[in-house]
Amino acid sequence: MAVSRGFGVDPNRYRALLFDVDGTLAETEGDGHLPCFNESFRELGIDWEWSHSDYGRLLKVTGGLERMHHHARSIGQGGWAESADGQRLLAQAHRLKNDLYAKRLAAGGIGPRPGVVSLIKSALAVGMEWAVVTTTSASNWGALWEGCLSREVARAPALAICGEDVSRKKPDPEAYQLAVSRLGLAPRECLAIEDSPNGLEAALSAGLDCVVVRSLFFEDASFKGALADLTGPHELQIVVPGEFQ
Ligand code: XBP
Ligand code: MG
Repeated sequence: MAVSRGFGVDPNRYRALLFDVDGTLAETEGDGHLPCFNESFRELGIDWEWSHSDYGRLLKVTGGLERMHHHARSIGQGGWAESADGQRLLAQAHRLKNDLYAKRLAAGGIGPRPGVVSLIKSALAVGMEWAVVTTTSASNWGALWEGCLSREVARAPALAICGEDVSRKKPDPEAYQLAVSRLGLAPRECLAIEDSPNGLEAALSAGLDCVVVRSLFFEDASFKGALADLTGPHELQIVVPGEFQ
């Protein structure tokens, strides 16, 4: 469970908010990726069906394609998954999953988590930047932006680092290191907002402060090292020192 309630972000201390995508900006895993994985397995005749609890375990592996390969190994199908046919079919399933996911978002199936839009707007209003640091596929970030965020947040993020931009996904710090260097900021000037232990580890290893906003699959996870451990983005606010709230 989250251990603290409410966190004020001082814009004199941080110049940018760096948001994770899945689970942080929106509950995209349970309502998006998971049903789309299962639909792609059915359509392609792959005899797998992931339950909610299976998926909670599988989320320890970042990256949808990596997650499928991990699952294959864990059920003794690793040899098949590594074969040319297996690799082709799993890559096809991953593409199909992402297409189905994009359709679901375009149809308005998923909205931002409560507090996300007002947090971004109030950060922009005090001159902070916002950016996206995810290791999901770029198409998934694009689908979320077009399908649910762009209508409400007028300004696109200063940058969006996605899975294709890095050679190592979270918990590796590469995505955060790249974001910070492209923003031209120091790690200490950026505040990461994450929902998963892998994301927290990535941000901390890159030298950023990180606030956790717990999501569906990580309600009971341990978040040692987080600056704050919150139940959701609605508990985060921009607080200008000396200004009456
Ligand atoms: C989220 C992920 C992703 C998504 C699925 O990473 O682990 O794998 O579950 O997206 P992050 P893909 O926390 O870095 O956003 O299938 O495109 O990998
Ligand atoms: Mg996440």
